[in-house]
Amino acid sequence: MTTIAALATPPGEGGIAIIRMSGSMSEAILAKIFRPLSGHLPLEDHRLTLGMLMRENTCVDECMAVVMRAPRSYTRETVVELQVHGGIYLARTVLALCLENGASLAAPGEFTRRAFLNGRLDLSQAESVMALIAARGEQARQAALRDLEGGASAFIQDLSSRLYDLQAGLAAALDYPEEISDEEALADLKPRMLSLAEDLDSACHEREARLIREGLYAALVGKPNVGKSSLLNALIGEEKAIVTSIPGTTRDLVEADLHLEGTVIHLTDTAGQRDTPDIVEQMGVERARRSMERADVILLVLDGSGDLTGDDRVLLQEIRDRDCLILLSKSDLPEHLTESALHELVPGIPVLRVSVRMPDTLKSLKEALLERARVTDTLTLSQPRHMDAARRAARHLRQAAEAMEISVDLASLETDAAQSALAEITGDSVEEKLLDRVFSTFCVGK
Ligand SMILES: Nc1nc2c(ncn2[C@@H]2O[C@H](COP(=O)(O)OP(=O)(O)OP(=O)(O)O)[C@@H](O)[C@H]2O)c(=O)[nH]1
Ligand SMILES: [Mg+2]
Repeated sequence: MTTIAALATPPGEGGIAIIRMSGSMSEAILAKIFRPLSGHLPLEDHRLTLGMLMRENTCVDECMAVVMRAPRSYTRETVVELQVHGGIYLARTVLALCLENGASLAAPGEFTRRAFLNGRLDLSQAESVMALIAARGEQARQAALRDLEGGASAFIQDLSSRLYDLQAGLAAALDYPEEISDEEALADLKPRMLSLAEDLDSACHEREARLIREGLYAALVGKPNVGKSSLLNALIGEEKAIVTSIPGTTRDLVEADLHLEGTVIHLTDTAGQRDTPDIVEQMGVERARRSMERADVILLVLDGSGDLTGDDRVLLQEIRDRDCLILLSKSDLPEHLTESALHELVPGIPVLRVSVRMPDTLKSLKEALLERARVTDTLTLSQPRHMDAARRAARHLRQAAEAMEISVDLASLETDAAQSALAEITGDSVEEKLLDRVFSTFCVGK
């Protein structure tokens, strides 16, 4: 194995930058480039030591260095970390110094890949490291940490061991046909296959997992001048979108994130929808429609101080079958459009009266958004790759159950395929190509 090096902190200016090496040569490289102030080399294990980074006889930077000798490190190889001053040029220079002395530049996720290959983490735990780094809210952090602590792995291992028992039953039926009849095997094994498939399917909650990972997408839509942009600004507490009394003010999509109690809500303010000869506005309306299609929840804004118009009615028809909230805006002004009129028109769709002039009215809107964004159950599986493999395993198990009616041999091929699909999750048996795919999504230096 080569010794790899990378910048472990984001490129940019900061207090410190950390350059990390892993591999059998990392300590020898350290000895060539680092002079501890104490003068003592080798460094004490796992102890941060102050010294100078040297290129031949020139000092490059003052630095803190630590060596974590194999196997007591993240990768289980000897790891060296150098904490240098956090300048872009400086960090690049120190990384180059490591490379000049024999290290190779690490690929994205290569440190974690080594941790996986050396048995420190299984594949689902390795992926959760990146999920933890990518977490944008409390829900995502908790789900990733649960997997890092082996949540998904424990579930899969349990199912895999039940599947091994089942496979042993199939092998016995195949090897001792005179002792175990096909009918007996069918009666015993088929329900177990179906119950395993059921457990796998019910561990996959795609929508909830996506909500946890990405947050909720909410689009503010409505005809021009109803107060969509004003609502976006009031919700995020910032004058992000332009507001005027001229209908057709917003043209492009204006996106902003709202963090509510550990959840992330991606709000999109859109162009007011109407027929218009203005080519720029038409393009805005087209974007608004696409944003509406993609959203998890549509916030249809209707001007509560005005009458319902044809444009409003068209939109009301379109959102009927979607997850939607109707916002009756400008509730500080005398009411024209009532909640009860809307309940009659589109029964079942919640209606909230809001005004940006009365911030208290936004509380119920935030609560309604939070209700949709929050995932109350603890998810057994939260990564798309894991859910995909679990669903494949479930499919093979259902096919195995069907095959039991025809041939035990055929059923055992299906249970083998189910076992391989489960092994992909923990990485017990994976192809290099799959590892490349998994780790390519990582950042360099992790
Ligand atoms: N009284 C009152 N006026 C409001 C309220 N919200 C918005 N307005 C006014 O309504 C007008 C239009 O507001 P915008 O937020 O630009 O409306 P919009 O729906 O984004 O309009 P377009 O971008 O043209 O589609 C502005 O003059 C706002 O000041 C409200 O709660 N109360
Ligand atoms: Mg607007």
